[in-house]
Order: sequence, then C-alpha cells, then structure tokens
Amino acid sequence: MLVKKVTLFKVKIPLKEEFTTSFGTTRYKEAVIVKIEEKGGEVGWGEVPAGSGPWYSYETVDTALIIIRRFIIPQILKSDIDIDDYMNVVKHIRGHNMAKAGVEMALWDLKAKLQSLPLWKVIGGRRAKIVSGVSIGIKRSVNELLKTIGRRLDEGYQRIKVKIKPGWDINIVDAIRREYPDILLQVDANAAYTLRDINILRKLDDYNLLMIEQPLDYNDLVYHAILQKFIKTPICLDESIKYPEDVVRAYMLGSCLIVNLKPARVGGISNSLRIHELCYQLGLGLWIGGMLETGIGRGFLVALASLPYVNYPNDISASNRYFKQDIVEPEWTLNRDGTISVPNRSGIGVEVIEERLEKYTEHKLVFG
Ligand code: OSB
Ligand code: MG
Repeated sequence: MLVKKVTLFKVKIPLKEEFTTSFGTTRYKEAVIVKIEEKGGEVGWGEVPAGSGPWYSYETVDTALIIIRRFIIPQILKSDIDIDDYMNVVKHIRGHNMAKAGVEMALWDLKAKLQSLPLWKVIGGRRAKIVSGVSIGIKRSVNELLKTIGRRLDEGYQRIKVKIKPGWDINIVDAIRREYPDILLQVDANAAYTLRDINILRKLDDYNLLMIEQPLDYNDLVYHAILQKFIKTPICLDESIKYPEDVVRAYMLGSCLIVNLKPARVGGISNSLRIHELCYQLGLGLWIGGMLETGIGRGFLVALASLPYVNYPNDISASNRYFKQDIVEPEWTLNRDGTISVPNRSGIGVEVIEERLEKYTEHKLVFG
C-alpha cells in the first residue's frame, strides 16, 4: 500500500448520557480519527479512542496527535508498506499503544478494502453475529442504576457490566441481584481497590458474578495473582494488559483467568490477533472491550469479536447507546436477540459520513 495522504481529525462528540467510572466522568467522546489515502484512491479509517486526560491510561488525544505527526507519519508517508512493515516501524516507539493502533487500524481497513473483503474475514473471523453486552457507569442513586439496567435488558443486551468503586460495590451488586437474580452480571473497578480492601472483594463472591475486572492497580500483575488466590470470582484484566507478553506473564503468575482485549490499548489489530491466539493456547477466557468508540473504532471491535476463541459477551453496544447520531452509515444496531451482525461490505463495513465527522472536528491536520 503506497500511503499518499494522511488526515488526522481531532473530534469531540457529545455522549447521550454521561459515563462515570472510578476515575471520573466523561461527557464527550474525544478521539483522533485517522484517514489514510493510498495511491489508487482507496481510503482507510482508524480511531485513537484516548480520552481528554490521562485517567484510563497516560495517553490522551493530544499526546496521540504528537506521536502520530512527529514519529509515525514521517515514517509511512510516501512509502509502500504492509502491516508487518508498519509494526516494525513503530516497534521503536515505547508505549503510546493507542496512537500506534489508530494508524494501524486505518492500514487494516485499507488492506481489506484493496482485497474487496470484509475485515473480519481477512483476520480470520468466523461468526455472523457477535454477542453484545453493555457497560453501565456509576449513577447518582441505586434506583437510577436499577432503572438503567432494566432499560438495557429490555433493549436486549445479553450481559450487564456495572462500574464499581469503594462505597459503590456490595450495596449495588446486592440490589441488582435482588431484582435480577439470574442475569449475566460482572463488575469493573478500573483499578479502584488495593489488597487492603480484600474483605469487600471477597464478599463479591456471594453474587455469582461472571468476573471482576481490574480490581487493583493499572500496572499490577503480582497483587492480582495474590488476590485471585483469595477470591472465587474470576479476575479479568483490562488496564494491566498492554502487550501480548503481558498475557503470558499474567498466566504464569495467575493474575487473571480472563482477558478484556481492547485493540487500542494493546497497539492495534496485529497484537490483538496474537493475544487472541495466546488466550486460546493458555486456556484464558477472552472478550472484546471498548473505549466508547465512534462507529469507526467500533468496526474493529466487531471484527475482533467475530474471532473463534472469543468466549464471553463483549462490551460492544449499538451506536445509539453512545450517540444521538454516529458518524458512520449504517449505524451499529442491536438485533432483538442481543447480538450485532457482522457486516459484509469490505473493510470495517461501514461508510464514514464526512460531513458529520467535520461537524465534530475541532482540529484537522493534513499530511501529503
Ligand atoms: O474500563 O472498560 C473500561 C470505557 C472507557 C474507558 C474504560 C472502560 C470503558 C467501558 C465502556 O467500560 C465500554 C464501552 O461500551 O465502550
Ligand atoms: Mg475495564
């Protein structure tokens, strides 16, 4: 693929509902949208779903813009590269996985389009529909949370994930289980606890949770391994898994039984495919997580969720769970059975509506 032109759009899109986690409240989806045009005129799209501040990880939309324009674009512009070449180029940049992933995803979209194939087929996906769950933020009251869960179940979501933090944990899980004893339920702490909270974390064992996601520090593997010895609920790691090698380390230490795979967090699709393979080989559970992506990033999540060894419901919800109007057509919709259909058009399978994209663009940079 000969890269002729790269355009970066820094976007800010209002969320339909604010989203609160243990690290803060998000009211706007911020992202860097990457557009790559190749010599023949074909276009590929990617997304860096970093936030406005370094809360989930150290990356932000602004750090991603700097890394991409100063250290990635000069290495790929006007050159003829495939995905493997790209991975070799960015190998020398330490960290900044989301920035690397945004550009890599655009190259994958391009690669699939040049073959006139849907991306999911190019990467080895097998299913026509992926199982959709929904991630629900911290609310102002338990009542508001229960009402939101009820609404999401009515819409058809097959699994509920709720955000927890100290003081918003046992009480809400207990209330949810009273109302919904049998739903598939899991919790996500976004690193809000320490081993000193072990008694609270042990109490969660009484509620038949599918898993507890990232209870301890965002870089930790060792303390999670200790915690897993004391609790029955499977630990799922999100923030702590940044590289394929981290999956091997986590397995060897016993830090988790399940992995939340987010392509942005691990540097893109190539690394995601390695993690998919590793989880299968090591017998770890696997599902695809999200970062409130626009319809562009969501296309990559859906493609990954169609892979054969994904074995838990995904945090991949419909466009209308996040936005009044998405920036792609068709928008991502939920089937009545709580699944999302895998598209048959080439690439990520949705068209970017550039007028909508421009409407939300705060800053645009063109190279080439
Ligand atoms: O921890 O999984 C997380 C959103 C932003 C940052 C971190 C997380 C999340 C979610 C939302 O839980 C998942 C989604 O619907 O995209
Ligand atoms: Mg998480």
